[in-house]
Amino acid sequence: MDQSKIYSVRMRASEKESHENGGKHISGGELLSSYNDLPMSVNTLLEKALNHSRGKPDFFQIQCEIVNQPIKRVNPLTVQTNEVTTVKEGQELARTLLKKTGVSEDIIEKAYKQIPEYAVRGAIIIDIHTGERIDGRSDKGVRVSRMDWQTENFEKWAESKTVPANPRLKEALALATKVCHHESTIAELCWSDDPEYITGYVAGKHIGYQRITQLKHYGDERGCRIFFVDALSTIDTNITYLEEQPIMVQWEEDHDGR
Ligand code: PML
Ligand code: MG
Repeated sequence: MDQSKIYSVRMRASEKESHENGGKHISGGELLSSYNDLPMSVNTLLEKALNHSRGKPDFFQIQCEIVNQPIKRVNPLTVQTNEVTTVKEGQELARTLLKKTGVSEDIIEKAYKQIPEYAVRGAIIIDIHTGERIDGRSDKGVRVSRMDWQTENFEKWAESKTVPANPRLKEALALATKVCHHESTIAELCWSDDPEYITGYVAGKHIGYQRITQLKHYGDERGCRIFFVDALSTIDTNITYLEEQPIMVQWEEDHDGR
């Protein structure tokens, strides 16, 4: 990619009204693009907006903006897929993995109790000491932006790890890699709001990206994305990092964790 001019390309799509006017969130997307690739990049996000199992959008927006900060290259988190046979088993495993990252049992339970209240389209941030939500972004949540993974490098990585080279995994792993790269992130817990996609994950610096094949039932449109963090005092700089620091995931075989 030509490093001289890089654009952040973002899409959001909703039903009935725009998000800010109370419309139902359909989908969102993020990528980093060279100037020459902009037509292709915009089209990738256009296709995503128009074809989603949450519905057809009545409103969508694709925004391109030049990125002026240098792009940081980061190796992807290591990946493991945990096959489970029920949602209950999947959710128990998610709690066990969160405990492994250092979040206490009480805080995990407190976070889980709050999940039904969160009708947010972005992520929420929880302080691991109090279990309180600290992002202050109400129903918008935090939108992690300005990250990508070049398809060619992702496909090489996927082949070497014998995992499916699907764009959803690419996007989710790029996001989790960016989130976990920040010093105050302890863990991420996520499952999709796509009713046809039930695999989710728990991610952390030491456990890597742990996919869990069932974290919700088919047909359920409720998604979840929680970042557990250990630094209430630096929450503003953490949110700025999540929204603004450009990160390109790049797999370097020589620096691979396994
Ligand atoms: C999403 O689609 O919003 C999140 C997908 C999470 C799981 C991706 C995977 O590892 O298969
Ligand atoms: Mg989605």
